Amino acid sequence: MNIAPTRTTHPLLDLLPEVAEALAAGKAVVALESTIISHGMPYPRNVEMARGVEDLIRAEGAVPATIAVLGGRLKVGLTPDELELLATDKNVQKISTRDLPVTVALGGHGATTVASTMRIAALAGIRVFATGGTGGVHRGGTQTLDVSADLMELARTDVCVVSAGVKSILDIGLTLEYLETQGVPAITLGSEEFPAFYSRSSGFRSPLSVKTEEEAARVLHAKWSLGIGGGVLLANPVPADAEIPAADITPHIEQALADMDALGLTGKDTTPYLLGRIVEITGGRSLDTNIALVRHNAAVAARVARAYAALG
Ligand code: PSU
Ligand code: MN
Repeated sequence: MNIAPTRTTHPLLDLLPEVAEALAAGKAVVALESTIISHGMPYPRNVEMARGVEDLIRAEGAVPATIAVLGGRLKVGLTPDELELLATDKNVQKISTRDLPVTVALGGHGATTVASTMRIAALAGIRVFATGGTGGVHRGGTQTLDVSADLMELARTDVCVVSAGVKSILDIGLTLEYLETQGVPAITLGSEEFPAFYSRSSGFRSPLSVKTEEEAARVLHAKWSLGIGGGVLLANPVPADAEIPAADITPHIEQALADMDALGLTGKDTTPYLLGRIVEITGGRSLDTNIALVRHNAAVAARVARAYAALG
C-alpha cells in the first residue's frame, strides 16, 4: 500500500491518499482529533480506540481522517506508526488554536484539540468531525475566564462537531449560553435534553434537536447556504447501556475537581487531569463509557457526512 502523504492546495497540509481521493471525489470524510489519544486516555486503550474508530467510520461508508501536527506539518489522516507515536510519546503537546502557529513554525509535534482540529479540517475541506466531548465554560469561568477555545472555534469555523455533549466538570448552562450568543446551533440528536457526556441527562433542555442524521445534514446545508458562518455542535447522547447515570458520576466529578484544586492546576492541564482522575476514581468504568460514546459519535458522524455529501 502506498501511504506516502499527498500535498494538497495548502502548502502546510499533508493528506493521506485515502483522504485526498475521497475529498477529490466529493465522498464522505470524517475528521478525528488527536488530543483525545495523547491526553484523553491511557495507553494502550487510546491507540486501540483510535484504530477502532477509524475502522468503524470505514464500515459506515465514510473515510476517517485523524488530524495532528507532526514535524510542523498539518497531517490529515495518520499512518499506524503516527497513531502509535501520538499514543505513546510524552513529548507530544496538547495544542489548541493558540498553539498551532508556534508548533508549525518550530517544526514540532502536537496533538490537536477540538478547536485546532476544526481549523485544519476546514483547511482540508472536511465538514464533519467526531470527538468524545468538547471543551466549554469551566466551572467558576465567570471569575477565571477559563472558557475553552473550542467554543470560539465553533463560532467561526464551518465544521460540524459530533460530541456526547458537555461533561459536568464544566458549567453546562454557561456553555449553552455562550454558544447561543455566538450563533452556534447546539442540536441534540434524538432527544429533547442536552446530554452530559458520561450521562444521557444533564438537567438542561437542548436548545434545538433533530431526529435523524439526515435532518442534521440538512441543517448544515441550510446554515452554510444562508451564509451563516461557523460550526454546529451536534450532541449525541451516550448509548443507554454504556452510560454512567448522573447520580453515580456526580460525586466522582466533585472529588476530581477537589483534587485538582488541591494541586492548584489551571489552564490547559485541567481537562486532561480531570479525565485521568475520573478514570482512577471510577476504577476504569469512565474509560469504558468514554470509548463507547466516541464510537457512537463516529458512527453518527459518518452517517451525517454521507447524508451531507448526498446533498451535493
Ligand atoms: N473532553 C474529553 N476528552 C478530551 C477533551 C475534552 O472528554 O480529550 C479534549 C479535547 O481535545 C478538547 C480539549 O478539545 O480537551 C479541551 O481542552 P480545554 O478545555 O483546555 O480547551
Ligand atoms: Mn481552558
